[in-house]
Amino acid sequence: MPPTIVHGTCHHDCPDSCGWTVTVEQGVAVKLRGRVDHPYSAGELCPKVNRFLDRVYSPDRVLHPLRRAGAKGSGRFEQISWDDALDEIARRLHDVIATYGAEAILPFSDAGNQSLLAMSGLDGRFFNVLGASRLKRAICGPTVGHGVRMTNGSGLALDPLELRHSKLILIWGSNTRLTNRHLWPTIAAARADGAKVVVIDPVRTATAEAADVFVQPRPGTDVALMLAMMHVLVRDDLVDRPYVDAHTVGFADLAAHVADWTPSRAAAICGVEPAAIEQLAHDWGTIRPAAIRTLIGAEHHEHGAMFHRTLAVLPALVGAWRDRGGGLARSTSGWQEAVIDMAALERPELLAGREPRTINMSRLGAALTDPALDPPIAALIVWNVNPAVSNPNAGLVHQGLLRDDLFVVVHEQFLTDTARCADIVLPATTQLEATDVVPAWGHLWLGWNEAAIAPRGEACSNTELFRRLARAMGLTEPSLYDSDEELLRQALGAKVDLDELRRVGWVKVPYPDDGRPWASGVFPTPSGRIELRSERLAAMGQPALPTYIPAREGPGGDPELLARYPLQLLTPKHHPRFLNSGYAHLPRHGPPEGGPFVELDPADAAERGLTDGAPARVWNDRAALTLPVRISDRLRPGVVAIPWGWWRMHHPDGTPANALTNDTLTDWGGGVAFSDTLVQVAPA
Ligand SMILES: Nc1nc2c(c(=O)[nH]1)N[C@H]1C(S)=C(S)[C@@H](COP(=O)(O)OP(=O)(O)OC[C@H]3O[C@@H](n4cnc5c(=O)[nH]c(N)nc54)[C@H](O)[C@@H]3O)O[C@H]1N2
Ligand SMILES: Nc1nc2c(c(=O)[nH]1)N[C@H]1C(S)=C(S)[C@@H](COP(=O)(O)OP(=O)(O)OC[C@H]3O[C@@H](n4cnc5c(=O)[nH]c(N)nc54)[C@H](O)[C@@H]3O)O[C@H]1N2
Ligand code: SF4
Ligand SMILES: [Mo]
Repeated sequence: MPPTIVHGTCHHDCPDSCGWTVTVEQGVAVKLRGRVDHPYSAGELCPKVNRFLDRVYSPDRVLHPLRRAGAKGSGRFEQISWDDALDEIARRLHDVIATYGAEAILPFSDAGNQSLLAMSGLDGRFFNVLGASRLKRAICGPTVGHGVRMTNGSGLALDPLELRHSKLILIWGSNTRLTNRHLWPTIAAARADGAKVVVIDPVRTATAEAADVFVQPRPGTDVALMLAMMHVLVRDDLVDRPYVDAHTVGFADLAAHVADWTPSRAAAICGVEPAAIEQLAHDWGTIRPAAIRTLIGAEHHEHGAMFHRTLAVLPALVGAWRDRGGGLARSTSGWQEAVIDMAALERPELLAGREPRTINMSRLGAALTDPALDPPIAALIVWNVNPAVSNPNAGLVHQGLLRDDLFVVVHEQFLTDTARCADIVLPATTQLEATDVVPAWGHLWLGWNEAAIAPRGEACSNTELFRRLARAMGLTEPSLYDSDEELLRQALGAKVDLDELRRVGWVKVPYPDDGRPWASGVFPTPSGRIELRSERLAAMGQPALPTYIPAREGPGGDPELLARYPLQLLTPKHHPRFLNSGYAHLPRHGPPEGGPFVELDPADAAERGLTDGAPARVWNDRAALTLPVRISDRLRPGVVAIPWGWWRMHHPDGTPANALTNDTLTDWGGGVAFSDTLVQVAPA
């Protein structure tokens, strides 16, 4: 049989949603490469997915259902049949429902596979029929959206490819060259055409290294920097008054509010020199088209929504939305969601009037261990996510997962730290093994993914999982058994030509032809204008005007805490071969990245007698980790960093970086303050 070529789209929780081409021989995928004619990724993949076949054919794949055969968390399992696994799950879930009611069941999932069916296929219907607790999936993105929405009335923003037309690009809290690498050529091309590129980040990242200007604020203090920029814009008459008068509300209040936000006042908070703030404000007020690029990193703060609400004010003040290549670029998910009928997939009517409680995924540890939660969470069904590594306050998550009276089912490709805590592990397919559609959040192409090979072992896709669970539970609602094809037609049929999508491999979702999403100057806020002053925020008990509020766990916060833990900890995405928590365990990914470490500025290291490579203890009230020291000049004094993504087994003391991090929710939007974490470091 000659080899066949199958086209697909990467499923990872990554803005790039690259197109790929798989060569299949005798049912085995032998080669996977970037699809050369893909309109966004143009043939390139990345250091994670270049070796995707190692993942698909890894000897460590979970290929059969497993039942726990030792103590919880011991990682000891025995292979069982699908029938036995489903019988046991159905029996346990029926018991939980009889004892506590269906709300004691918590579905727990996120974007581990962000394809439409994998992420939102049949799970919504299944849990709606049961009346299980609902999950708020807000660990990544909604805080940015809700922040921007308070200013603009919508989270819709620039197609990032429009940055090609910009002459000033502020990359604010995004590490493009690591996390969104296929956008970099667009920024580089704009730069070659004379655009000035500024990176604003507490870490001198690879992206900062490639910029014209690097601005390094203390984590969580950017709003002070933005207010000082506004001060300079007003003071030096750099505000686009005709635009502001026609399309915004609250300018007089804002101008009065920033009158005493001098650059030197802000400098004392954010640590950026007043002259650098003046320069940044002057660039912003004089260079056009001017755009901001942001993604997710800066939302992981207690005041992450205020950050993005304030950020969205900057384009308004200079009339940036007038210009092609001007404004704010963030996730494109809003443009993609406009073609997806989510209600048709999830069918909220199956709740039949019930209103089950909602649990925020960021607070999993607290929810699992709260003795007052009524009903308690007695069963947890996990897929597409690895909270033991990825959730903040991960020690509490782990403690909760190990509860004797909690029944845990995990559908996974590997025995992750979360799966190791399960009572039953079920084998999940990879993107090569299931057909699906991928809505991108970094560009405007909806991608088709054709299954290239049969499911390995006894693995099944996320939709097939819920069909099997529904059957085992004896559920009779017919829509629980819809095929993948039917589901795609229900979700996309009205607005997308599915046959074209399948034939071509992608379809571009609607976006304004002239590149300017807010060219009309009319915004979907209550006032119809950009809200520099927001009555909606006031009604929520938030400041109506952009306001700098120090995080409780930060340099301007609780002085008692700061005295004990004087260092701000960042735990960012760092390794080019990692995608979130999903690659540390693979031999061609984890070992070449070395291992976890704690990175410090030379001044902080010297003060503590820490030398490069020596073991250090990093601790706060949540956890203590021992890690080798890496001294670098990428951070400012007072800030330390531990790369995130390593599992318990990779950490010398079996404690992942997120054991240290803060699980306080963001001001609004439901996100979480990973990056407002204070620690102390000392020689171990
Ligand atoms: N300290 C710190 N913590 C963070 C972050 C940070 O920057 N620093 N980032 C946060 C962000 S932005 C995010 S999005 C989260 C990511 O959190 P994670 O949960 O770590 O996300 P992933 O590693 O992308 O995917 C989770 C799992 O999905 C599984 N999976 C993949 N495809 C499928 C499938 O088709 N079916 C099933 N059942 N499973 C599948 C993978 O094997 C993987 O183990 O982490 C958050 N946590
Ligand atoms: N290689 C690789 N690519 C990825 C991922 C991965 O794990 N590896 N994960 C994917 C996922 S799930 C996501 S959500 C995206 C995230 O994409 P990004 O948002 O670009 O990435 P992050 O690393 O989460 O955060 C970006 C930057 O925010 C900075 N930051 C933190 N706090 C502040 C602050 O207070 N102010 C400012 N100005 N900056 C701050 C961090 O130092 C970091 O450099 O990346 C995706 N792409
Ligand atoms: S992880 Fe991101 S950059 Fe890598 S192939 Fe997938 S979509 Fe592209
Ligand atoms: Mo994310």
